Amino acid sequence: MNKFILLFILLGACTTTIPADMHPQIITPPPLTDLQERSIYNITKIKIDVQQFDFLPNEIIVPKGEKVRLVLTARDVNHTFTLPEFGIDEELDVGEDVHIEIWPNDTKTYVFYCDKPGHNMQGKLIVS
Ligand SMILES: [Cu+2]
Repeated sequence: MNKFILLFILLGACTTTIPADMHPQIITPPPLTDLQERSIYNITKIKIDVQQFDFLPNEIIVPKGEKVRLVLTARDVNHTFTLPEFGIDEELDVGEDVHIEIWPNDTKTYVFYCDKPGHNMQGKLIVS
């Protein structure tokens, strides 16, 4: 008998609607700083500006086995960030940050480039 009472109470609790003003508030935490993000997620963030006709910086050196988040921003016209060895070919629309995460595990130098016709922009990702 007690089980039926408990079940009845639980069902009642499940079907009770919560008044709108009693809903829990969703609190968005402030964005993490680069240093916090690195210490929590072990990700190195590298910002790259992209403009005619170069990547700034155009040489990135990262330690092998380290997670890297590239934040690319096209400054003047649309570009791409193409890094075939990682299967990356991202369109970069002007003014929008594009986040790309890579986790290079081979000591190697990779070439990345923009594949827009006539741009002839490239850079190096050096994994040491
Ligand atoms: Cu370009």
